[in-house]
Amino acid sequence: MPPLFPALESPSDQVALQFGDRSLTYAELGAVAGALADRISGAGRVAVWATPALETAVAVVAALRAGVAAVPLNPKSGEKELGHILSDSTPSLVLAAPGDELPLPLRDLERIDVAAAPPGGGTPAPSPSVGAEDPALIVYTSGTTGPPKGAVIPRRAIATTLDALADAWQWTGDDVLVHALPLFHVHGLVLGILGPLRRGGSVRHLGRFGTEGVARELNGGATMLFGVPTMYHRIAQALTEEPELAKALGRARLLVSGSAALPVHDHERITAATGRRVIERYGMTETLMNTSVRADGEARAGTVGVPLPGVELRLMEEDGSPITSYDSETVGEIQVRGPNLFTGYLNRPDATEAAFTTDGWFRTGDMAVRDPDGYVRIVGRKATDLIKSGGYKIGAGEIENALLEHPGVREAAVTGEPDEDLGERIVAWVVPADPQSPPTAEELADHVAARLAPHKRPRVVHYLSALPRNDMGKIMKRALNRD
Ligand code: MCA
Ligand code: AMP
Repeated sequence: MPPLFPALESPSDQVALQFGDRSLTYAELGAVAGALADRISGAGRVAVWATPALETAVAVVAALRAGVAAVPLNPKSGEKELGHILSDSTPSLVLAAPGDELPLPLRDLERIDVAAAPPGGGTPAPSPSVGAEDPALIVYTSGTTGPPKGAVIPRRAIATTLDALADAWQWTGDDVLVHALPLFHVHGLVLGILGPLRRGGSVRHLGRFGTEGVARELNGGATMLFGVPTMYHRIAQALTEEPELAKALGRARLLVSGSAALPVHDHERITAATGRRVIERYGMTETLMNTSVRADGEARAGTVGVPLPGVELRLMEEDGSPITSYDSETVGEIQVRGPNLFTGYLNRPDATEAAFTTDGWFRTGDMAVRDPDGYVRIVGRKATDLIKSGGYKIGAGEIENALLEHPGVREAAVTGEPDEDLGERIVAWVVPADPQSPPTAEELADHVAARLAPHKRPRVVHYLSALPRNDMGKIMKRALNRD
């Protein structure tokens, strides 16, 4: 397969990556990633301690160059989540920034410190030839029940999705992207780091999200902004107080939101203050990107645009028949097919098989309608046990299991409820083991944060004497939400 990053083959002094005051040109990135690729070549799979730092980007580029699959790890993963990911993906070593302290489960693995400064002397070996179907990344994603599954993403899918986005967004090497997304998910890593590198452009990562950083970079020459709806919501809130921010957004070539729906109210506030429209694209860890509003198309709030080049998309009735109408009304499940898709879930042939129809379409679980001109509007999700909070997908079952491991909890159910800032917030319904001294909400939040990850912690805890159950003993979550 041709190289994923042609600009690394003919190194230049153009800045490729910038994190705060540290940056690497294409020539420097080629040298550091090349040297690291030489060291890890033949390593099987490597874990990457994916802090929002230069070293994470270098580590992933090196793994791609070496033809070694990278498993990005959330550096805030709790012990249970991390333990599961490590035992499932069995990496042979972990790549981390020098000085980063790694938690216990990782200390048994061989560690390589990632140098972000160009090595002196020595020319890296030429990249080995790597097949299009070879796994490039294994990204863990939550399901409704059980622990997260590792989506195996081949190089072919990464190249395809990034080139389709380049077509839709007129994305070139002249673009400078700014973002503050985490680097252990597709949005921040594939779109936000590998995207600019594939185009031969630049990315400036803010380290952590803040409206001042967004304003500074867009006023300082950045041309594109990627974010989740929570970030755009915070931008919309700040616009009246921060004139520099409105000016900065007004200058951007493209403002892109994804990972969850951006409420129309936030679209409108941003457009009113800046004259610019945010465009939405729709994707999934397993499919990478499926649709987008095009840079040369009409930006219509509340829609995720049209299928990207190469992506086949259909809406299906419950009974498995395709919906043929484009009437903005008939709701069906989005199914997709194309070279943007993952190859399967690691070690989970059962889950992989269940995710596809017999004729090879991937069932997204997202429900949508289509406008007469083909624009897709997502109206909901099939599984009520999946919560999208801050753009993170979180399975209710995973949190319930973690809560049940707390000695003060006898029964637990988890739901999502609307939240202005996060889209949805996680709500825990708990029957305490001892009603006289129930664990505090803070204690339960800390427990989940330490077991799984902070973004999976419940934001609200309700205490009940019993959970509502049907005759079969199944918890009736709808009855909870109505309380
Ligand atoms: C709070 N914290 C805690 C606890 N409570 N730590 C331990 N124990 C606790 N009990 C910490 C958090 O870790 C965080 O630390 C800080 O306190 C604030 O937490 P929180 O309020 O939850 O976070 P936030 O700052 O409000 O986060 C909002 C956010 C974030 C920045 C928008 O949700 C985010 O980055 N979302 C992006 C999700 C994403 O990339 N999704 C893509 C997947 P600290 O401040 O140090 O961090 S979807 C995808 O990839 C598909 C393909 C797609 O379509 O895009
Ligand atoms: P993840 O599994 O974390 O990759 O999240 C994928 C899910 O995010 C999709 O199945 C959708 O439910 C949701 N999603 C992504 N982009 C959008 C968008 N622009 N609008 C609405 N939902 C979105």
